[in-house]
Amino acid sequence: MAEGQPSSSIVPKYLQEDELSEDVRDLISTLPTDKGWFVNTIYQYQGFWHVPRQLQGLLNCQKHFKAQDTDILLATQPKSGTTWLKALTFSLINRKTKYPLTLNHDHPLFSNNPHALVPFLEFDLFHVKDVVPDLSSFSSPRLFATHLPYVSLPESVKDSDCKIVYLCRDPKDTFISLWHFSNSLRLFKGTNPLKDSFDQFCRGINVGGPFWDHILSYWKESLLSLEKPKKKVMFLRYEELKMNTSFVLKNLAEFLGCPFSKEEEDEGLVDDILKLCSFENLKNLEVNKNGKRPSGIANKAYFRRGEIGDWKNHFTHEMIEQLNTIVENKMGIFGFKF
Ligand code: PAP
Repeated sequence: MAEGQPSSSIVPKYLQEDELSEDVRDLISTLPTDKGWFVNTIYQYQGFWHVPRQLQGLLNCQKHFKAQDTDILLATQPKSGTTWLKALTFSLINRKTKYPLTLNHDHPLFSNNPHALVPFLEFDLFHVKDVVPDLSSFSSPRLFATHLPYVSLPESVKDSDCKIVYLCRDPKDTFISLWHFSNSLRLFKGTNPLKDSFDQFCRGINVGGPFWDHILSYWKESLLSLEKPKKKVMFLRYEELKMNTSFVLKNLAEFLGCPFSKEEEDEGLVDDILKLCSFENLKNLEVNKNGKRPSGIANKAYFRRGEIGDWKNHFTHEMIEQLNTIVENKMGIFGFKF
């Protein structure tokens, strides 16, 4: 095997290219390309960078996914806290009916990775060529996730009254998390040099990038939705979730139309959810220590440090300057800061 070539036996399924449909193959032959962090090549479509299998899922769900007004869509860039948001929202919306909150190991989060409970539209449901998944087993409110930028969401998501929760994270931490994650998959011999990955990240070339456009696309929609009778997009930050989890969780419950009652608060339900979904609890569960996703990725890869500011252990002064300048230039004009 040539240096730098991924071995198909260890490449997670969603990164393999052998099952692409004809139309995706045709499409990617026309798209701008660059070097991938996980696979050899990534492709730019609708202004954002994708691995080929994600493009197939994107096209398939743009074509076939019919959003319902009661759906909830969790939207993130990779490594901005998706796993945590999935766990929190899943336990929040199911607490009264399907899965009453218990900390005695009956809850599905004790035996399932959050990604198994809240599927990604483009990776888990609409990823197989020419296959429209049967979603009839999902009960309302259906809970899905996506890494797609706003521009690439299926039209039915934009046109319906479904709700979108977007979670972003300081790009310095997102970058470090993504860099570790790409290295932990060990698709290539050795490690992606930090400097090379950083240069690409700063040029917007990473899965889901440019990070500034991904975040701004949802940020603008969240502002627009404030003027509408029903708020559609709730915009959250990993840092505020980390520092004030219970406050954010209560706001999220309000937004999703299932606010905590006084009795629930008095019973300590908010804290129970926070404990259940905490980094320490989830990371140390057997399923997350030794389990694997159907894609082949180890569940433990989703639980590394779970902290704000790990970038300080990796960034040079120049890197801080460079990224801060990008954030200021690209996002400051829209009133957005980290
Ligand atoms: P994904 O987008 O590929 O699903 P995602 O869950 O967004 O990944 O990213 C994982 C990050 O969230 C990791 O950050 P780190 O590399 O800086 O450590 C992971 O540790 C963090 N994370 C996972 N679960 C939690 C949690 N319960 N609380 C806080 N952070 C968490």
